[in-house]
Amino acid sequence: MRRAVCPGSFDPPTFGHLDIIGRSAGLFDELTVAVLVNPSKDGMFSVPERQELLHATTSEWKNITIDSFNGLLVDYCRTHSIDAIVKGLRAVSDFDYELQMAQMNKRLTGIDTLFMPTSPEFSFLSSSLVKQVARYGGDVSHLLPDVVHTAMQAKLA
Ligand code: COD
Repeated sequence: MRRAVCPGSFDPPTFGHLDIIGRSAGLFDELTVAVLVNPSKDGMFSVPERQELLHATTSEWKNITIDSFNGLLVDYCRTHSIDAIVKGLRAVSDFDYELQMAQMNKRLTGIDTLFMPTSPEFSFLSSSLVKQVARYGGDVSHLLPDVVHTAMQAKLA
């Protein structure tokens, strides 16, 4: 049984996240999508709200579990017998940051990180940019699942 985790802030989940999650679910027996708080980012949604949105948008994949965690990712992986971390890459700038974390995580516990390149149609997409555009009244409906877009509109109302 091969288990992997897709960790992230998911504030909120976008079609870019779901692309990586869906493709990862096809590669592993079990996939956990774990909401971790990134202290360097401002939150729009609470962690339980992000989990709820992930439940709603990943129900088509039967081998996915949604969870949250506050602490070191490697500790979460060890506790849950997870074999690999999957991260999405959009650009070289992602790689610089992600490589450093992957090497630190490898050094800490020996766990490997797999990088999955974004599908080209989502390479510009990030939760932060979507929130920024939406806050200024821009249309982001085509970048998010309906349930996420509705929840975001409610937050901004
Ligand atoms: N296309 C492809 N991939 C994408 C896209 C897109 N359009 N958008 C996002 N992604 C990928 C990201 O590259 C990332 O892999 C994942 O989806 C989640 O993205 P975000 O933005 O929701 O989440 P981040 O980058 O803020 O998450 C960072 C973590 C919370 C995972 C990280 O800080 C962490 O592991 N924290 C736990 C504490 C810890 O262990 N720290 C030590 C690290 S060495």
